[in-house]
Amino acid sequence: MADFSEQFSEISELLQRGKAKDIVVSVQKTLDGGAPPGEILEKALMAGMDIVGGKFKRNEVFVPEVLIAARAMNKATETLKPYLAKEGINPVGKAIICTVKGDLHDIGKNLVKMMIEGKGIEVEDLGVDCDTQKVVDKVKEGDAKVLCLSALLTTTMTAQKDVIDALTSAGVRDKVKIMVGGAPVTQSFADEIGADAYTVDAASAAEVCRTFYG
Ligand code: B1M
Repeated sequence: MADFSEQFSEISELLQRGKAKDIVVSVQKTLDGGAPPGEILEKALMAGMDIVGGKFKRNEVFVPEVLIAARAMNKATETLKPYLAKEGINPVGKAIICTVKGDLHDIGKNLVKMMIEGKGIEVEDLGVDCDTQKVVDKVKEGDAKVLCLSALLTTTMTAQKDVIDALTSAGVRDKVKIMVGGAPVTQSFADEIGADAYTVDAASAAEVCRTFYG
């Protein structure tokens, strides 16, 4: 089996340095060389972002550096997208996704979206810092079977509960299955707020989401 560890370290380095153009070239070259897209995602991109996250925590890098690393991550995952999304040509149904009110983190959400699309599900992306009322209005439109809520901050995970409560008050809670996730979210928090599913990562989110379409 081919060893891509050198290419993975190069991609991880480029991500940490926020080299958006170079990372796209490097990811494409590694794909063309036969590396599995899922491994590029996990062993190069997510590994690189973990290093950035650790440095951010220890105050070794600051918001601007993290932002340019995030931009490089998003560019790289766009390059991977067609390779990850092999399954499904005709959408089996629709889902809605957003990062909740007050929260600007979108990398995990974008990955979850990409993986769900890979299961042949059309995903409407309401973006980041999404107003609770906007989510309720979208659910009322009624064509989505699943609602995916991402939150990365301990201060914003409670906005997942706000959405569920607002849907209940509007009488539309049962129109959708609600999936929650994001680093601070746990199964017990999901149970406590009345979500239908919690998953730890994007791949399992896609697996579970697909089960809601029969
Ligand atoms: Co922020 N940030 N950030 N940040 N940031 C974290 C989350 C933090 C853990 C860093 C740290 O201190 N170590 C910390 C949160 C602490 C806490 O609440 N416990 C933090 C903080 C404090 C902040 C600010 C408050 C910093 C400040 O301003 N002082 C600020 C808040 C801004 C806001 O949102 N209002 C802030 C800002 C930012 C940037 C804008 C600079 C940037 C975001 C850029 C962007 O997203 N476009 C940023 C980043 C990049 C990070 C870290 C470094 C990386 C996050 C990430 O993208 N990870 C992060 C540290 C870390 O996580 N190591 C950090 C990669 C991504 C693939 O993982 O999003 O976890 P993740 O997604 C995973 C799973 O969680 C899951 O699937 C994905 C993987 O498969 N998942 C789901 C996600 N959503 C899901 C939904 C599902 C299922 C699974 O179902 C629906």
